[in-house]
Amino acid sequence: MENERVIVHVDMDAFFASVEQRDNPEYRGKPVVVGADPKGGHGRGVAATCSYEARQYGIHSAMPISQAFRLCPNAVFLRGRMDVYEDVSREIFRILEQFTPDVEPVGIDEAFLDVTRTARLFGDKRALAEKLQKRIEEQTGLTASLGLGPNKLIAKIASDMKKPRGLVIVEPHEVEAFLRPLPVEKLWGVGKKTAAVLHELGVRTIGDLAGTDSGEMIRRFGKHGECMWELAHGRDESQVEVSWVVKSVGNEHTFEHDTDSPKLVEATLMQLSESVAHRLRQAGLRGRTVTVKIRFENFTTLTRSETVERLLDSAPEIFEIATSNLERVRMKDHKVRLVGVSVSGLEEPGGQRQTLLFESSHEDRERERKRRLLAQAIDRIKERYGENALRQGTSLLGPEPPETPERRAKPER
Ligand code: TTP
Ligand code: MG
Repeated sequence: MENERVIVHVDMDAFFASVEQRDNPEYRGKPVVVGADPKGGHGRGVAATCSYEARQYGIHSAMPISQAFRLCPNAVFLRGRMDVYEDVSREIFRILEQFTPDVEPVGIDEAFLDVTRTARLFGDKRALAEKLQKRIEEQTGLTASLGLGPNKLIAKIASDMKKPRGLVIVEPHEVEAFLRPLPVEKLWGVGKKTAAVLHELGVRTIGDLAGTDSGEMIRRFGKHGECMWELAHGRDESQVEVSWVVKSVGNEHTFEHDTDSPKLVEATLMQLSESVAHRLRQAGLRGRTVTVKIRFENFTTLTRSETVERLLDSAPEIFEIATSNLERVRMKDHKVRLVGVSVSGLEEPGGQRQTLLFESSHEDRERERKRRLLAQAIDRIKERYGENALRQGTSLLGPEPPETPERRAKPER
């Protein structure tokens, strides 16, 4: 068992809402919903998250804000303060890095840590986890839930088992028993569609899946079937990845009201191109591929990409390519709900190596590495929650008018 890995998954409890309760004592113990403006039940956005008190009313993340309002009209509805959450997130990541250099940000409030080599510095793995949990609470005034296990899958599932302020440690010999009763949907890669097929086969729990014939799973689902079967046995080799390269920079905007005005769409694309170009230049990046995205009122979504020879970082160029590609899309029958622009195929002008080796001090590089790591963490959550996070992002920026696009960098997979 000497090669056993020790992986921790950390996830903050009701993150945005907890920050609000921490900073506004009058909200403590009350249902707090962070997200779009409910507008007396007519708001169009969704809830980003809510406090555990609000969850008792059935409110949850990504629920339409109008529905949240119906469930609990007396809740405290807040639009949120993204800049504060990002600061707190940075603070949390600084704490995590005191426990191991191998930290993989997954979201703004979530990370994997490989503590295989550092656990003994804290006594043992339990001592490390307890200390980490305590330090987060003492330094930030916020609670975290932790899961610890021999791989990322187990750690991730474990951190969710006893929220809030949970700490669940799964020993290697307990893995199969731990997974057995859980619904198959808890496994990575088992979405609604796969789950429906599995249910038809009589497979409802992870234990059911582990008990199937692997050959049968491979026949039905191919490589994916094999992966699921391995995961169902608690085998997950994926590594904690500390990579920090941003692969694309993008930005999208959901209209407050679906629109059929080509002028408004165009003006919005211009704004989006400007903010994307601005971000590229700030990060010293340029890219060759422009992708434009459009979503109609019926939620049909189209994307068009074009790759050009030259490296781009200016708004007019990005805008021109985006709009010329959008012209290929027929807009006539449906109103437009959302548009987006992103630039990928990125290259750092002057070359990354030069900057890293000759132009910056160790501290600069370290600061830059952390900045990117965090930017990536924040971007990943937006990537994962897609349009919802963006809608919230728009409103979360507080005083900004609703038609102002939210910045968004989108890492590629
Ligand atoms: P989560 O960790 O999924 O949720 P949470 O921390 O609020 O609650 P839990 O205790 O269950 O972990 O997401 C972290 C933050 O990301 C959350 O506070 C708000 C934001 N978020 C969105 O903006 N949109 C979403 O759909 C989700 C799920 C989260
Ligand atoms: Mg969380």
